[in-house]
Amino acid sequence: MLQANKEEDVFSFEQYMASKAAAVNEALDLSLPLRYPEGLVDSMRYSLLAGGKRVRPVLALAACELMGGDEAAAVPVACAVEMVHTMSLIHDDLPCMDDDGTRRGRPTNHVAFGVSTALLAGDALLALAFEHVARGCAGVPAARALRAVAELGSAVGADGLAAGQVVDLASEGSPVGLPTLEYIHVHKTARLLEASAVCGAVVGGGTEEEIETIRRYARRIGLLFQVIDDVLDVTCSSEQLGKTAGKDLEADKATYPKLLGVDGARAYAAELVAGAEAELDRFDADRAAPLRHLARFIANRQY
Ligand code: GRG
Repeated sequence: MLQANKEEDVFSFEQYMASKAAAVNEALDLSLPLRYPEGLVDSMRYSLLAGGKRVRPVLALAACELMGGDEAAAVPVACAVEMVHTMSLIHDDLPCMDDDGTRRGRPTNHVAFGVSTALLAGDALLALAFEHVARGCAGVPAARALRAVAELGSAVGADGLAAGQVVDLASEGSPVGLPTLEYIHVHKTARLLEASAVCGAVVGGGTEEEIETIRRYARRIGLLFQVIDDVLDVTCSSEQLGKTAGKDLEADKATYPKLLGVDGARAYAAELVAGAEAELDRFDADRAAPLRHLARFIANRQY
């Protein structure tokens, strides 16, 4: 159901995002009760429940609802994509990767719990994500749940996040052109956003054509997300971002602002958001409003 501001009869994205994020936070909390061994589970909960914008789960819920599915059908995949995302943040911050000390406005997982526990917390969150979809999709036809599992697996592994990260690490210190930069970001960032929307559309019962339309929409906003992330890294403070700002510049990393300039990166972002919105034109305008506003939110975000 779309949440509309009744008085003005205008869709309120802020209200929509807040209510969906709250539903996801509650489901995530329930998905991982504190238990033995507390050191591990506490560390998983520390990062999973640390806030964050919850863009990926909201994408899953919105795509499911656009297909006519109930929110409840998509909650397990929504939680799963956030578990995978949290795993990737924990691993990305490790000393053997980006070696970062702050995430979501607090000390990174390995700073708080130690490197071994952080590594295992990430691994356990990844496993929990798949377990959660397999166990939680009661009421969703098994074929749809299986398809969501396959979609998520392909977005995370050697054709997804892991691939993007390895090419990113291998590119450090050498000149990187736009095709390699695009490869890194499509795999490190866009694939998971794409999988979030596609999994939502799949459990929501979308047709093949609808699912592929959502994939094209999400691929664009996935890349858009990273273009904006690169811009924010050079234009915002660490306090505003809740993580260390200016790291890309300091590490002399290839970024969109570096290759295109800040204005060029913003122009590319505008192109991506227009393309993403155009994909939604085939759907009923009211039902597509959340995904349309989500694309604009990503384009205009300041943190
Ligand atoms: C272990 C299989 C396996 C893969 C992990 C570490 C890694 C490989 C990949 C790194 C992926 C990564 C961290 C990409 C950056 C994506 C990104 C822009 C994150 C910031 O997302 P936001 O802004 O963060 O949504 P919040 O905190 O709001 O959730």
